[in-house]
Amino acid sequence: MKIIVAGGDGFCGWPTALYLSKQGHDVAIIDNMIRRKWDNELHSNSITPIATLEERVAKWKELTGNEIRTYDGDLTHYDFLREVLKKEQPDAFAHFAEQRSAPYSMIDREHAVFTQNNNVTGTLNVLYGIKEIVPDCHLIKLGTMGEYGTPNIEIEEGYIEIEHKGRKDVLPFPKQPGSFYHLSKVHDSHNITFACKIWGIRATDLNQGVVYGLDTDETQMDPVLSNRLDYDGVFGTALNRFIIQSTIGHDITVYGKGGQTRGFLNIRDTVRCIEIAANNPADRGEFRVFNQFTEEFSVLDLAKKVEKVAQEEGLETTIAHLENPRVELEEHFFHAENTKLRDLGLEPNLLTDDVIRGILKTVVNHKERIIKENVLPQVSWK
Ligand code: NAD
Ligand code: USQ
Repeated sequence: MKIIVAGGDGFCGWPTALYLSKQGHDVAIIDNMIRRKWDNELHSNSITPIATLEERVAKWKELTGNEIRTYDGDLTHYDFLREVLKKEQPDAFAHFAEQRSAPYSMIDREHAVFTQNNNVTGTLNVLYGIKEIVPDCHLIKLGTMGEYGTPNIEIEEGYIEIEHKGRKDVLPFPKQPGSFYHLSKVHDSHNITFACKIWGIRATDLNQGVVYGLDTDETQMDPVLSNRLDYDGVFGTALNRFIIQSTIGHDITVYGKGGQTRGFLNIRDTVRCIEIAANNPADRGEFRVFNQFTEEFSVLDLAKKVEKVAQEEGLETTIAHLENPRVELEEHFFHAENTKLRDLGLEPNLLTDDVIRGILKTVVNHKERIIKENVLPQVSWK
């Protein structure tokens, strides 16, 4: 299959591109390298040293003989995107290329506007590009579990059957996102739904939970193939941040009570989910939604798991309950369906103490790169 991985220089996109290439797919990456520029803007960095995209794909070719073509450009530039689609004629378009940090989107008006412009315009361009140039191409779009928020009922996979005043319908599940970033994903989902309906585009929205870990078999083949790992208060995510904090003797930063519960998955499952979606395309005109996570944890549960493993490894760490910089429920019901990917063959890599230990050992090797001032959260929702 010919697959474009947009955002293929990023945390989820890079290991996905390698994995799909390893499975024998013909892969091309689109990325405008803006994630690397945000590191400069925030005076932050990936804990793991990361090679340039050119070095990465050259090393991959050297090790496997497989070529991954790269296109340095911005999805919000339609002329650029059209040319790539014309040249590549992809069967599937895996779309990771968005501004994905909730705190970044909440810094100020400019960052909220940028996030929504970048994400919503980029996705609209992809929809128009598919319609115009490759109408049969399957759009595999990275959404987020955070589109749903934390309703006091079980979360379904995209749709819910509702009975109202004696009539029934299957309708999109209500969305209650918690940041301008998460809202951008809701706007994307609406635009994709509409495009599927009017143009017959085939699309799968993968409502992904929080991803942890960094390595896959492919990224571990050589240091040049290493994946990025974020820890700062803007781009770092819950479990990865906690592990990293424990390696430098920093308190584990639970925001508020820590009862915030989310869906989580290992990066090794992210790459597999994209393959499963690609191998089982949505029908023409179908807007299909999968909830892409394997386990649910509260933030405090995760902090306790990390604290235990860190102490076993001889690291001094304690859990701190910081004043919550976000506006969110800290104690709530959370349960979401996630059977569709399992039914198509996903075999989850679950979170064990050994998985935490493995990530922790990788981090320890690079811990001198951590800029300590970046660890505490600095962006307030208010
Ligand atoms: P990332 O920031 O590491 O990677 C995104 C990549 O997209 C970057 O390399 C960036 O340079 C590129 N990009 C951004 N805007 C672009 C544009 N307009 N044109 C071209 N390239 C552009 O993010 P990630 O963690 O790999 O997340 C990838 C996707 O998965 C995002 O859509 C995100 O919302 C979703 N997701 C991530 C997580 C997570 O925990 N990391 C969880 C759920 C969903
Ligand atoms: N949290 C803490 N301490 C921290 C960091 C986070 O308690 O140090 C809490 C947050 O307050 C929140 C929860 O952990 O309640 C998750 O926060 P996060 O930063 O790990 O994740 P989030 O902001 O939701 O965003 C991440 C990715 C985003 C993706 C989303 C999936 O950055 O791209 O869409 O996870 S989900 O959460 O399912 O919406």
